Amino acid sequence: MTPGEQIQAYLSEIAGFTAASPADLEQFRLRFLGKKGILNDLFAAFKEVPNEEKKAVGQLLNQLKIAVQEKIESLKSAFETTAGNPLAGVDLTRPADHIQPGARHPISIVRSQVIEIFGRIGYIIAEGPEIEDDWHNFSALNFPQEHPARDMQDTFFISKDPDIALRTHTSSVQIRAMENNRPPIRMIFPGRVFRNEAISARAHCIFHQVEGLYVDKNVSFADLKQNLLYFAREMFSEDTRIRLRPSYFPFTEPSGEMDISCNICGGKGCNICKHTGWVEILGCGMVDPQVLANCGIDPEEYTGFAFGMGIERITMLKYQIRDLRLFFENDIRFLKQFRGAW
Ligand code: 2NL
Repeated sequence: MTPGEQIQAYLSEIAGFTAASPADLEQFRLRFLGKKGILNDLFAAFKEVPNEEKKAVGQLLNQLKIAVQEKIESLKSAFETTAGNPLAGVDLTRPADHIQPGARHPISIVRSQVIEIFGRIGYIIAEGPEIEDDWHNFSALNFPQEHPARDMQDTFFISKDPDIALRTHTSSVQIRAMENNRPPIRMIFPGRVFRNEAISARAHCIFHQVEGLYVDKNVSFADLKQNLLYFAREMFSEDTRIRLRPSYFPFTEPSGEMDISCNICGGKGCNICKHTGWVEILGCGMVDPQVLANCGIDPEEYTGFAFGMGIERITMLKYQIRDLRLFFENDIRFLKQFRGAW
């Protein structure tokens, strides 16, 4: 190949060159323009070109140098607008995509409301583990050895002997609070709880609870009633009435179930209250003296009351939701109805 032919070959190579990356381009630059690059070699060899060809070869050489420089400049500016530039090719004048704003989950909304209402009368929050030992979930709460809740049919066990289970209520956190604090204790316990239930419109294996506890000298059933009346009126409406029916829990004595006057029909009778005018919202009672003693609190000196409610149930009543499963399906058509509810 004559020097002229050699340069022509380089020229067509340069014309066809594309760089996949800035590193590629740098390699190309060094190959032609580097200290030991092709152009320096060609200029060095120019001395040997016969005089009568010098003019033509010299012109070709200059043409080659310009071609390399132009190629590098054009590829460099292409990289500057794309690689490493997230806005490359974006039309900044285009209207933005419409982003659907989310909404808080109704369970979160109502949980916040319950916490906030009790917070106003001095209750502070405590949380605890979802995986519990037998003592905190059952034994300290006076559950007898043969109680059905201790059965695999009702409770999700992680291990047997020692018994470790997913907590079936947040009462386990109340035990921990009493073990670790001296009265006065005025606390509210929100959390997720787990029971081995077949899933239906009215039952689920995961649900949310808020329990409350007040232990001090001279705490009475009258205090319990007044605290729960305050809650019912703040949560539902100021003309809400309450009634207490006797009930049974292993950890309270006496125990009761609290109804509120139906917030749908105002007590006249409707589908929601099954024409009784009343709907059950929570369970409650005076903390059994044995439970206080189990936690190192002297039942001769202190008394206390406790209560527990299912957040799903309160939420269903408040927003007239008929199927529990809606809370767990994350269907946006359901969830977006609660935008702005809190
Ligand atoms: C219900 C009823 C209740 C309690 C929870 C409690 C906790 C301790 C001691 C005594 Cl550590 N009581 N909690 C008391 C009565 C009822 O829950 O229906 N919950 C959904």
